Amino acid sequence: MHTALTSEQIASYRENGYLAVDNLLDETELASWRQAVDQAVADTIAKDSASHDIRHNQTGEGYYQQVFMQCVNLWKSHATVKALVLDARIGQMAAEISGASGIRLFHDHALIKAPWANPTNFHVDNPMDPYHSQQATMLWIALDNATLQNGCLYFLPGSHRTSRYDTTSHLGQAGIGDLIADYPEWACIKPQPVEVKAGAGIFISGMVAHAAGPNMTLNPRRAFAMLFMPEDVKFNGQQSVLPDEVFNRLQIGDAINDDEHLPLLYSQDAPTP
Ligand SMILES: O=C(O)CCC(=O)C(=O)O
Ligand SMILES: [Fe+2]
Repeated sequence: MHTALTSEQIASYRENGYLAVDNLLDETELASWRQAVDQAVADTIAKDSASHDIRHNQTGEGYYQQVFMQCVNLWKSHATVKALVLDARIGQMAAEISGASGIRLFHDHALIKAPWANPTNFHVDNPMDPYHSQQATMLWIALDNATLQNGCLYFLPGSHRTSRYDTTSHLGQAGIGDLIADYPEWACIKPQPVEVKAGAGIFISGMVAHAAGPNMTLNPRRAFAMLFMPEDVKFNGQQSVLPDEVFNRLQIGDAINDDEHLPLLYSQDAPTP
């Protein structure tokens, strides 16, 4: 795994709100991630046809269901995925890029755009999360080449610097550009497509506006993402995909530090081996 980040890469992330890291995974690692994620997705779908989209719990034939197929927290059900995801090197990269002193895993999710999948609407991630933080970040790993044809990500560069937690236009709940109604000043920011090769990783600020195109090819566009929580965040009252057990214990303002469900991947104070 190519984990070294240069100061230019970190500066670019801070400037734009995202950073593509080419060849994050080498060929052998990519093969392992594909195998682990494919198996975990197949098992999850076979077990419970509704559980593959617990974030939105859509079981109908609606538009959002055809944006992507989403399987959340595969690290909990599959030891093969867990071994890949609970990696201190990944946590350290997320800490370096975001400036957080330590990183917990909030959740993972496989994001598969099937052939003919609808576009992913422009949205900002962190307003939906159970904690609000400028340092929230996600690592989106391409398991296939992500292209203009099959649904690569798009960004509004720099939008993380002016986005707010009260954004109302959420993932799957709005049209492709409805977010602009919340931020008329972003209407002049040119959407930037980011095509990457399989094995690349894109760090995405929890505050940057992003989207993805439709899949106009005959093959799926597979990606696997990990959402990272800075170690010192406070609960804001939103459950999102927090397990009931964790959610029911928390009061607004409490530190979110459940080691079982939200494992600490890396901390400056106590570096994990
Ligand atoms: O993979 C995609 O199409 C976008 C995923 C995304 O933005 C998210 O899960 O927050
Ligand atoms: Fe997102």
